[in-house]
Amino acid sequence: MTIREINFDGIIGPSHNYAGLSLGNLASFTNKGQVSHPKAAALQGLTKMRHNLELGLAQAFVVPHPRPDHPWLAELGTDVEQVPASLRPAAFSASAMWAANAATVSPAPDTADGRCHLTVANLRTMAHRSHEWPATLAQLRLAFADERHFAVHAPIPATFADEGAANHMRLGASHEASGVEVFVYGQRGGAFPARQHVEASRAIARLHKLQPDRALFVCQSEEAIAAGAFHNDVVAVANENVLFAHEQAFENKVDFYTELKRLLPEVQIVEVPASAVSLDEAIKSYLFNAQLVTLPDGAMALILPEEARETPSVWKWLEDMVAGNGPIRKLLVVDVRQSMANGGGPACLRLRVVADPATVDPRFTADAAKIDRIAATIDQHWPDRIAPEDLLRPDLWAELENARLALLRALQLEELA
Ligand code: SUG
Repeated sequence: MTIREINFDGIIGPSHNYAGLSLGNLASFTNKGQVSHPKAAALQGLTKMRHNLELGLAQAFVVPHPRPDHPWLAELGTDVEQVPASLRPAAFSASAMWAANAATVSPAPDTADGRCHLTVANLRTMAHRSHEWPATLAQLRLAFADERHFAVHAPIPATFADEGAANHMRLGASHEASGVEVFVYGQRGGAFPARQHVEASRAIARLHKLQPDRALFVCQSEEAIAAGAFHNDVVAVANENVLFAHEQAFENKVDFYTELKRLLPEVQIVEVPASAVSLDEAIKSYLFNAQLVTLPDGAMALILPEEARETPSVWKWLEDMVAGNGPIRKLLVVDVRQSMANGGGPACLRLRVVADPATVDPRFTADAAKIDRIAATIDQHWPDRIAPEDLLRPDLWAELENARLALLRALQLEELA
């Protein structure tokens, strides 16, 4: 049994487009109506996966959802031909690419039954994301079918909004039961919605059978949400004993840090002060939406988007940090600009699961050869560009469906068709 971190990246779907659907997500708003480049987007995602594999990290993936979403349109009393303009982009959204929102994951050492638990997110706050869960559930039930090791839960009732791992951090040594799970919820966000309800987080902690005294429920700061941090992972990220966060990420950071240090005395908190990097710069550059990973040689690295390197205050702060004596020793940069333009950085694109890769359905795990195969399918079938008016074209609908089927065939995942 080799338990390790496996990152499941969302393969970026052929319908990737910029529809400005996410209130409170500034990139989505700013790029509304732009022409998207689905093929380039998906290839950028694959290059990130290759990059991480080459670092010696375990890599897996989840596949795009069927778009347009016919069953969802039928539930709304319409279909792809008649659908009103107000709903059309939501039926085509490729937003399932952001796998950090697929589910909340508790590793086996934290749970009473010693299994890794996953609860699929209901994503009910945004219409275009609220219909992701059935395809996510089907896929996770397949990938984690081995019930000796995994328990996959359906979403909690949509009464309480839940956005998955983007609002959850697990601190502590990977293999030990002494970990702490931090659930970050929102209460107020100024003009923007808080997307995570505390009752959703509490329900997940109960479903995952966590030790009640090792789960913390922490409120995201109103100013962070109001500045565009629609998920906690836009202003904070954790790995093992390290929490890397913006000074203004949490509503009451003094109490949170005190409690965290009591539960996990070895915790190292790396805080970026607002005087060095403002919330606005943090959100534009996505420096916290990095993958904070432990490399095979034991060093910790941040896998950052290009936009972080291009923001002088951010890059200077990061370079000073690695030159110092802190726990984060390396900065690595990836280009995921197509996803970034919709508010999804390197960390949004992946769902982190700590498990033995041998217990996961091998059709979802990646090696270099499989990534080449996926890239060839994308190169052949993904559209080069989508402008908003293209969503009206029946020939594009057929192209999107055929593209996804070609990928499922290449991966022997036709049962998800
Ligand atoms: O939910 N963007 C996504 C970005 C999700 C990022 N995920 C994490 N932070 N983990 C969202 O806001 C934009 C789609 C559009 O406007 O077409 C969108 O859904």
